[in-house]
Amino acid sequence: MEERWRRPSVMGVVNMTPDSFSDGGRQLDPDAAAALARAMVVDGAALVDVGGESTRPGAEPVSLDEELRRVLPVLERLAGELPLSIDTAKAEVARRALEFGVELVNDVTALRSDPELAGVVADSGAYLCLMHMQGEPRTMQLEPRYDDVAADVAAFLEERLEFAVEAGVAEERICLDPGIGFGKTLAHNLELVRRLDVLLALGRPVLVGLSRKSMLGKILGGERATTGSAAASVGAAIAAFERGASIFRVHDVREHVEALAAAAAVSA
Ligand code: HH2
Repeated sequence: MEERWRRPSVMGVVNMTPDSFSDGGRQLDPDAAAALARAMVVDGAALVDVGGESTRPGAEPVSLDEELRRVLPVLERLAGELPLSIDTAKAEVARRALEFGVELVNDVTALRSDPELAGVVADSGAYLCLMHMQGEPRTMQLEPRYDDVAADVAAFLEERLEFAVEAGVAEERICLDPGIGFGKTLAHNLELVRRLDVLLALGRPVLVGLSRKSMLGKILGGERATTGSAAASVGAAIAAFERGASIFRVHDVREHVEALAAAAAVSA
């Protein structure tokens, strides 16, 4: 994993969902989505993450058929051309995506929702991202609670990492993600970035998704904010980079690539 995507690497986000956090509905047309993905790679993305199910707070699950209908036309257009990941918790979506040459499966449920997904990843030899989430998207922001957020998230990810390895996924193909905004208050999110060393102690690269998330709007005083600016996203990404994060899941690719290049040059 560390050789395939060197630190720092940027993962661009292409959401094929009508109800996403920050860019909902704008990319539903597969040609426009494919063009956006290509532009992201031109701007320096090392990977483009295609997703057909929104996981924003309050989001309802989508059916298998609907998710396939959203993502397959985009993957078909980009197959063999761009480095791709699939943001899904469904084994069948992952299986079909892998047939189009997708390299990484990004499961926000960390192999907890579809019992067949671990086998699909193991058999294909794909890379895997395991993310922490407390609760489920529909209800996760109602009352998130932790004893010690960094230790609790690390313990969860350690258990999911063991599960994935036991299911046959090579450990060196797995990265871990604290799941910013997934069942967490602003204070929890900030502490997770501040104490990223606790996750890094698990020995795997860390991926973070801070981009345009509501915590950034809240930092700037918008108590009811549901999104954050590109500038605030870049600032948070740099803070995470300095604490050891490797891969950055972002909407504003060029801004992140340039800022991370500058930060990496300083710390080299
Ligand atoms: N965040 C979102 C979706 N997928 N995957 C990983 N690994 N890490 C994240 O932080 C993450 C993720 C949610 O963000 P967004 O894509 O903006 O919204 P939506 O899920 O509504 O499409």
